[in-house]
Amino acid sequence: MQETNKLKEIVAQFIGREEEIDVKPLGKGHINDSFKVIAGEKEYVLQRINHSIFKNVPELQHNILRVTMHIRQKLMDAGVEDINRRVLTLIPTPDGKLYYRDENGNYWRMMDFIKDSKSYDEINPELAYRAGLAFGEFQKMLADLPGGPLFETIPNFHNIEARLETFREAVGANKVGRLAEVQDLVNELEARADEMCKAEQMHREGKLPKRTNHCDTKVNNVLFDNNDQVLCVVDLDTVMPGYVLSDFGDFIRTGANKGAEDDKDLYNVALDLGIFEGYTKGYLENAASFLTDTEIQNLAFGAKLLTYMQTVRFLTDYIEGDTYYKIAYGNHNLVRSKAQFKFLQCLEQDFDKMQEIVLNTAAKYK
Ligand code: GN1
Ligand code: MG
Repeated sequence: MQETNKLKEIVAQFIGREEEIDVKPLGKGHINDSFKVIAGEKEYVLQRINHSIFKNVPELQHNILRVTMHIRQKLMDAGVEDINRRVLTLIPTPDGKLYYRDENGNYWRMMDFIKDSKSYDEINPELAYRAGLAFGEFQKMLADLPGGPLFETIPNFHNIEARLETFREAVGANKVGRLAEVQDLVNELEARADEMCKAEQMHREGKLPKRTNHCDTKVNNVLFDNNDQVLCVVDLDTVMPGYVLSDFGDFIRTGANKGAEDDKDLYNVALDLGIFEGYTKGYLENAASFLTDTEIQNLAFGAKLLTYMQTVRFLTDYIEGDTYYKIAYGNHNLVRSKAQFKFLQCLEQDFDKMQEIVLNTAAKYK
């Protein structure tokens, strides 16, 4: 009760004191806390931003404003209808701030809730195709974002060299004594480290560009309407410069896995090539026109890289004593690491097939 009243107080900082406000938890994010707010006829999303992870909240919110305004303008220019369901709308405070800082130092933000929308954790090839179109379109719309590159809300976020450095420090420190239990997995990851640093290497050699990426293309970050048409892409905290293979890869990691990200039963974890193909088709239909050959040739590698990176990140957190991701039980990060590693093995096994699908599809749109 106490907690609910506090949340209502926060909501009032954005929209004033409404007669009837209802606030309840929303979604499955691993980082921020999200709530759905109903105030009379209006629905909102209220979020407490994890500012130990997103250290510069004003810049974070400024990024989101730039991205959403730019997309809104593109949609208006194209004569798209129902724009308020096609792009997120931030709700400022009465004095024009895009966040509110409470007396405990917590940062909060509000945005419109997109009416009659849903997200999926499990999809089929047709929905994957539509999601692929959506992320391709998203990158395309942001290709001419004015005002220079976006602020890096988390420095080196998808940089595997930096992730490996942190991982090795965690292994070296073995702070909570969990290393012995995970040594085999550590060895498996080390055996693949050189291969995985290939993207950073190509970037240094000027072969792989950075573009404005979403950087959290999880399957459940796409909203669909009641007819299963894509409304919009959400969770814009990490939109920043990155490699397109990384956005492609993170969708495959989450959308084309027949099991859950944290499946305890590794038999469930398997690659669905139909979903891979559907997504590839949708994505390339919108993106092939602006991608370089090198980018296309490395999309399937992106699936391996992002799954590897997620294994490294979950395992680092487990070794460090669970300081980053929210966990639901004691060895949750270990369970996540094992499930992700199993998925990586599935991707390795079917790599040639994935590569063939990408190249054949790209040939149709080039
Ligand atoms: C986090 O909070 P959520 O679920 O949107 C993480 C992603 C990971 C993902 C793993 C800022 O995203 O990078 O891929 O968990 N976001 C951050 O499921 O670290
Ligand atoms: Mg996120």
